[in-house]
Amino acid sequence: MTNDTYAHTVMQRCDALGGISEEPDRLTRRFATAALRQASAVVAEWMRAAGMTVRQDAVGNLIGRYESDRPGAKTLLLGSHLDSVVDAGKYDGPLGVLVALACVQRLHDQGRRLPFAIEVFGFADEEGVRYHTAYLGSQVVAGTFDPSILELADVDGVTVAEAIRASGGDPTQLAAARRSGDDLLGYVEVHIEQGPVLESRGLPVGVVSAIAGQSRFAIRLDGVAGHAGTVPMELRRDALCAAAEFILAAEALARGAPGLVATVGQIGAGPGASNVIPGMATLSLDVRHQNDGRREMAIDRLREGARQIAKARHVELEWQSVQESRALACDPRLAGLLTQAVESLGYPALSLPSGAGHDGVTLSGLTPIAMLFVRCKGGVSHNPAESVDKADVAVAIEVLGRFLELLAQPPNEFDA
Ligand code: HGY
Ligand code: MN
Ligand code: MN
Repeated sequence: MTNDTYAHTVMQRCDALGGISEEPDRLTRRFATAALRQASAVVAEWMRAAGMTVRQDAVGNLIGRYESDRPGAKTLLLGSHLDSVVDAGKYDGPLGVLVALACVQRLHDQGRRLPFAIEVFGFADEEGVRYHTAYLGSQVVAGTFDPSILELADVDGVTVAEAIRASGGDPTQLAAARRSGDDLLGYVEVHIEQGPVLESRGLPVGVVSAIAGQSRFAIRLDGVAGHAGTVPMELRRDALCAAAEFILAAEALARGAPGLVATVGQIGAGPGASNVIPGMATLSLDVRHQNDGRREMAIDRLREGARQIAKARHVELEWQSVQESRALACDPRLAGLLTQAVESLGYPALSLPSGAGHDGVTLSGLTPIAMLFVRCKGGVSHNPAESVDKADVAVAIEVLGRFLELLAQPPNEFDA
């Protein structure tokens, strides 16, 4: 089959997975939901058709394995995530799983085995939408999963442990599901860029240099609910106004600091009646920077700013860290082989940082990691308008395929 055929199959499969959602009119596929289980079952069939053995681990990660022809061979991890954000696009995650699968399919179609095994992962929780703690799936693989997270409850009061069990997993076996790194060559993920750089440079793919560090917080402001008609403005302790002032302060700080991004993606207010002054407000905060020191300084300023606002408005502030991941440089050797593969196709190999987080951040404690970005239209992502060109997907399949060949070439650690 030609590369275009494999790319066509990837696009068709992204469409198919894009239709597997928790919601009827938009794509939402959160961790440990029936929709994620259904999507994993569909991908599992595609993996089997590519000559892979398939299993699901205790947290729900899907793992397809394509054996080597060498006894005791090392293993290369590929893949991405199958969970999504709310009202998601259909390429963030699945594209990486399906491009990896296309490369295995091509080996299988050619009846070929490499001097290393390949495992393609469909991680169960990269986005962290359901419990606001991203990377639950890859943390189990890396052995960094914090068991206290099992007690976290979602908006419906379902704990992580209950969700894992209801989804066919086993919360008591998460530590046992840790993968040893002894036999690993690395983890390489193909992902849409989720930004405008490749498109602005007219390039189909790029090699990721580093992944930004990110911090997520849950913030709560408690003032006093009151009658919207009778409490004078100067006597109010309006929690939602305090939240609004903080949101604009966070935006102003990030606008003034190069490389810093700060986002409040979720906000809630109570008791939630139009004629009641909100006595309570909750908000999320997501802060990122390629430089950890700058990110940490910004967080200190944001927290102090929140304290000042709360004090001036006589509301109580609760500031809770939910998730923290340090900035990560990709492995130079694996990134170098991706660069070679891109250049062997006649493209300049642009090296660019990732503002988005990825499972490789977690896996970097287990094995070296690298990423290949694919151009996406307008850089749009976390949005149903997310889209990629089939031609760029074909390039990504070809690059990853050449990467595998380069990794397999002697001299390397496979040769006795
Ligand atoms: O939020 C992120 O950076 C990623 O999409 N989970
Ligand atoms: Mn992603
Ligand atoms: Mn995402």
